[in-house]
Amino acid sequence: MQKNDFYLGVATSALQIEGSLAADGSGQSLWEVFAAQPGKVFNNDTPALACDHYRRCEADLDLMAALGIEMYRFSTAWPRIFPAGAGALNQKGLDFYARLIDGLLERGIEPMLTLYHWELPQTMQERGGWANRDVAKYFADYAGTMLERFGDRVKYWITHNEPWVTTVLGYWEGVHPPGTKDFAVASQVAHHLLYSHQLVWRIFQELNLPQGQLGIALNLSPVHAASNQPADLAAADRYDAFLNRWFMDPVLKGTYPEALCTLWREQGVSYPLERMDELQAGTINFLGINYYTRNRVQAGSGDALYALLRLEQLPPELPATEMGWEIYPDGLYELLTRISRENKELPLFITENGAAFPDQVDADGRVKDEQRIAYLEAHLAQVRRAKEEGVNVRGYLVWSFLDNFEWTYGYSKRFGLVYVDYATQKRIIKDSGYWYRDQINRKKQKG
Ligand code: IFM
Repeated sequence: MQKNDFYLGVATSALQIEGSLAADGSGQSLWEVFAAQPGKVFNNDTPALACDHYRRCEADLDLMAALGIEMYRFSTAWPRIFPAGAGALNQKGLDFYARLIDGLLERGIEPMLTLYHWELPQTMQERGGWANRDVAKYFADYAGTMLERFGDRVKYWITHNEPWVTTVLGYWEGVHPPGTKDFAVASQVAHHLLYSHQLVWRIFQELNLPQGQLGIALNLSPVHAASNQPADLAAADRYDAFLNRWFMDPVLKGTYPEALCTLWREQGVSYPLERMDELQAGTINFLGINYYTRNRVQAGSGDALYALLRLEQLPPELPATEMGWEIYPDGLYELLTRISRENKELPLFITENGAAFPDQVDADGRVKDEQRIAYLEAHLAQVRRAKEEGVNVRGYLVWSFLDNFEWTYGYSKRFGLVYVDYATQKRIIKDSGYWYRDQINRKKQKG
């Protein structure tokens, strides 16, 4: 593997692409159980087959290599490794990921392994899920197993993907499993996710893996106030604390942001406040940033969770993607420079960036996704701009390699560089895939 100081790559996650959920002794995940309930996922789609990647892994790796991909971020499904979450280890699950990792290395693609991209074993959910502090310890045991098995081959490790989403969508808005709507429980869950990250950090230190790097991938987004009025500025600060600093401050500084602590005090939530001394600063070697859009807010009464935050979210001012997410490439530059200002040396990776658009296969068999090319081009330009100004950004990974199971949206939203015909499982490289290949080739030629 050649040393590379800036990778161009792609990202996926296990449940979104693998299918074969019960194969080779795998246990169930809570998403599998949730998606099987009518009305939970658009069109009642399920991840049962997804992109059938579990069976088509070799061919998918060949496709990745054909695009020249330099780094691949994927996740390993905890229930494949420990079908019951803890206890008996499933060798066949480990073997699948061993084949995947070796296949990447053989093709000169650097693996980045995410240990948790929301695939909680159902048995762990039955024990209370992330609201149960013990689940953090079981997660650390699973993570330790993966580090021991693959630490010789995988350099880049991520504990959690978007713990904010696990917390807020799963335990406050209740639109993701387990469907809880309780701010106090959500706050406890967040603390346990962070605690589990720290447990893994400790194991990681003890293993002392040569070249190993451990990070976390956070969904981050600049928050802009609707005006310069003090009330709007304060609302933007509250939202920034809630959306960005809830998980960033603990791993970088070992504290929770003050605005969030104030909210907890107002709401009578004591659990994270009483355990703040458990947070340890500097528990990452790199920060993964998942960036899609910005947020604009104003002070107000809001509804649902925004009522707690005393603010209202404003609709996009600029054109948006099919998800309704405003296209705002400058936000990526804003985030990178902001984080770099306080953490000059910290390596940063864009661990996800991409867009859903209503792709069609033309009569000539092509997918002409000009909007996606424009989106990616504009965002990559902001990454390069930040890099040229000295920000320590080490990679940019497109979400996603393949169209895939987009959680509660099922298969209705396509983010891939590669189109998947779900009926036949045929893959078609979109124009954006060819565009990305050319970007990578040009970068390689420059050296
Ligand atoms: O598909 C998701 C991914 O699993 C996490 N980050 C955002 C993507 C698009 O919604």
